[in-house]
Amino acid sequence: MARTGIERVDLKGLPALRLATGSGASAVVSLFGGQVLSWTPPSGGDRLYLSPQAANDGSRPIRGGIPVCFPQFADLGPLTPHGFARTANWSVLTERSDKDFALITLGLSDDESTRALWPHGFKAELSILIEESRLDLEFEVTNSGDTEFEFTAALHTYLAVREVEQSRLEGLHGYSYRDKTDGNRIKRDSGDVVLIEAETDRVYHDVQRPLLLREYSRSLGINAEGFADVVVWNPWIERSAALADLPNDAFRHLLCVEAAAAQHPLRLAPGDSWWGRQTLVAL
Ligand code: TA6
Repeated sequence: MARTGIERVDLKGLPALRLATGSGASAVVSLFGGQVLSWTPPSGGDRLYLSPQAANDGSRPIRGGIPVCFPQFADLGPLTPHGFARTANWSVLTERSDKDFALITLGLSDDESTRALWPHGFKAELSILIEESRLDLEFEVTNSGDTEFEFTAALHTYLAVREVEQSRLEGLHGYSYRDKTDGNRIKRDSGDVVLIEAETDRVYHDVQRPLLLREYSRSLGINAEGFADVVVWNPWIERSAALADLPNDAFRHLLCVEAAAAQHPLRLAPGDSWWGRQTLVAL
């Protein structure tokens, strides 16, 4: 039987932590990127997609799991897309577990290499909790410098789906979104559900409702606090084929539903903090 609690593991060369609870939930978190790579609730079946072709040598972002995009979401600024947090080495700040839960907090703060890219003092913390059928990620940023800064961010969650064409994402009806596949036009979602039938790359604005991802025989509740926006991304056939770290048919098995602060950059005065959370519940 797998061990419960928190243990150090080596994931094809990447230092990682494995979290496991007495009820049978588990997660694997890479310190490179501060990235959850796997989450299996007690009912079984990994709910996160991790590419079998993901880089694991620390040279490139890991394709899959939950990359942390900070201090820039996508190409919304001068930094390399999605910022540097997903290619930084995070440290373990705290770890706690009991038979029902496992919780770790990872930390990242400015150093010479981050200040060369982004000249600000910051402390970021990512708390990852597994409990029963729930995965909770809380991301907190503090301005530890002496000047104000702005940032955008996201938890770029790659959800595993059995067949994306058969999956239905509920809860986005009526919200406006920026459609990156159509010249960044602003549109309004008029469907009852979001169906993936083509390349999809949308930033939904100011989403106030929990979402539900339905598949044949299982569902996933998705909730966020603090993050105003929801990004829905599926690369579909051509982009899957074009991305070297994704198998050609990967588009069929993944759907990114991301908690993001993208439309309006967040602004922090010296000493101030912001936090945002994404919660997934396996149903
Ligand atoms: O969050 C959606 C997105 O910004 C897309 O535009 C897409 O390119 C994706 O992220 C993946 O980005 P990456 O830099 O990891 O290839």
